[in-house]
Amino acid sequence: IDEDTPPKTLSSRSLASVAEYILSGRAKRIVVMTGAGISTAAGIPDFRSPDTGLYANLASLDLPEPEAVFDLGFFKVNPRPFYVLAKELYPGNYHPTVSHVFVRLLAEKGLLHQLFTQNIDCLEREAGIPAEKIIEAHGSFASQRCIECKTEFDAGKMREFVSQGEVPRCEDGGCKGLVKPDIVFFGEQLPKAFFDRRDMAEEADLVLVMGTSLQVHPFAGLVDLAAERVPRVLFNLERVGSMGCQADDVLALGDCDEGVRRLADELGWREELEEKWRGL
Ligand code: CNA
Repeated sequence: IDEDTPPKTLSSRSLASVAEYILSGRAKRIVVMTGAGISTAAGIPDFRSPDTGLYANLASLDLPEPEAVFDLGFFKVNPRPFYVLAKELYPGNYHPTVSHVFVRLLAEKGLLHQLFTQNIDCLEREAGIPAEKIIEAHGSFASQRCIECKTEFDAGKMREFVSQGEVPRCEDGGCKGLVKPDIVFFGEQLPKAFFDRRDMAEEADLVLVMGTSLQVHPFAGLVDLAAERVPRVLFNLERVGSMGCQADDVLALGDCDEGVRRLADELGWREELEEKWRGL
C-alpha cells in the first residue's frame, strides 16, 4: 500500500478528513499511543534521536552500552548512572506540551478511550489527563520500592535523594537493598494494567500514534490491534513501524505539536487547546 491508495473509512488520507470523521461522531473510542517524542518539546531528550537523544548523551556516564542504564543487572552493580539520569528526568522539572494537552482535550470531550504511554516523565498526569485514562506501560517515577524486599520507599525522601544525586537504600528492617522507581527496566514485566487494558486498543475507532519509534515491544504491537478499517494517524518526525501500510493510515510527519495543532485547527479546537496549554 502506498500513500495514494484510497481509504475505506476516511474520505481522504488527510488530517482534514480525520477531523471530519471525529466531528461526525464516528470516533467515540479514540486510543492514543505516545512515546518520548511528545516530551522533547518540554526539554526532555528522547532515546534514539541522533545527537540529541539520551543514548547519544550517556557517553560521559561510563556505561558498557547506553541501554545498560535501564538494565537491572547493571543497576545492581552500579546504580549511579541511572540516578544521574533520574535527576535529569525527575517530575517537576518540566512542563507538559501541546500534544499532552490535546489528549486531555479528547478526554474532556468524552472521546478518549485509553492513553497508552511509554513515557516515565508523568507529564500526562500533570497535563490533567484523568488517571483512569492513562496506562503507563513502562511505569513511572510516581512510586518506588526496594528491589530486594519490595517495600515501598517514601516519596518525599526519594525526591531529596534524587535532587542530591544520591542513591537511596531500603530502610525497612535493615534490608539496605537498592531502591528503584517503578520504571520498567529491560527484561522486567510490564505492569499488570497494560495487559488488563490491552483489549481497549482492539476496541478503538481511531488510533493516534505520537512521538514513538515503535521499537520497544510489546508496546509497539498495540498499533496493530485495531481492526483494519480503523483510521490510524502518525504524528512523528519519521515514519515508523507499520504506520502508513493500511488504507486509512494518515502520516502527519514532522513535529508532533505542530501536527496536533493542525488537527486542532481542522476540528475548530485550536483556541481551546492553546488556552488550556497556557493555563497549566
Ligand atoms: P524513542 O525510541 O526515543 O523514539 C522517539 C521518537 O519520537 C522517534 O521516532 C523520533 O523521531 C520522534 N520524535 C522526537 N521528537 C519529536 C517531535 N518533536 N515530534 C515528533 N516526533 C518526535 O522513544 P520511544 O518512546 O519510542 O521509546 C520507548 C522508550 C523511551 C520508553 O521505554 C520510554 O520510557 C523511554 N523514554 C522516555 C522518556 C520520557 O519519559 N519523556 C524520555 C526518553 C526515553
